Amino acid sequence: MITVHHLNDSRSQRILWLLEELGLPYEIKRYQRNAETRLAPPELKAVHPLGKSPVITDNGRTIIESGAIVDYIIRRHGGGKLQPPADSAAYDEYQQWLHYAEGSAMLPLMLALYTSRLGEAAAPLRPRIDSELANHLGYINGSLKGKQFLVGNTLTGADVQLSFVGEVAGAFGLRAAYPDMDGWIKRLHERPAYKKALEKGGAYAYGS
Ligand SMILES: N[C@@H](CCC(=O)N[C@@H](CS)C(=O)NCC(=O)O)C(=O)O
Repeated sequence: MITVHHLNDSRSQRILWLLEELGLPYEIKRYQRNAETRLAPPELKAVHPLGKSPVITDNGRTIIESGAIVDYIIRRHGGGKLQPPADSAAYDEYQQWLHYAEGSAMLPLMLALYTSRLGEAAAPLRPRIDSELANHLGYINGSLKGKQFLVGNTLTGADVQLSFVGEVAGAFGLRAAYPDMDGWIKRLHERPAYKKALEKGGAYAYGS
């Protein structure tokens, strides 16, 4: 049985969604962010030294990093669902998105989040952050033009993994400028498995 160590308002929500899409049994262990600092509680460090979420435990193993977790769950437990065949060109594209979400696209969003707390002191950084936001959100938007999903014609783990980028962009009011990305997020949010995961996960600031 997979255990998801789930932090409220966090990237672990998409792991619950993935498990619901696959119809797999799982257990949720809940952790609450500190209301003031928004940091994870120290108990998460007992699961993994980084103390971040998501982290899953499965059969005595502990896996961190949402992209690696999405890949692990689909590869080991997915029964061929939610990923293209491993020898296809689509699989390479799928892997690219799995890495890209946290490796590249989240960086300008995190910088925007952190520098928003600095007020005017952040002014010298803002043009670069804004141009990188436009670069990445524009790339994602362009990749979704005329498409329902990122890779092929069905949902894959790539959509699950990259959805957090679109959701956080929405929290910054940046989605309307990228209609194809916006439409994609709205469609994902309509999925029964997404809604069920929201019910199970509890408070999630990025689900609209
Ligand atoms: N790149 C990592 C990021 C993990 C991460 O930073 N998670 C945040 C929640 S979205 C967290 O645990 N924050 C609480 C903290 O740093 O104390 C992943 O995708 O899993």
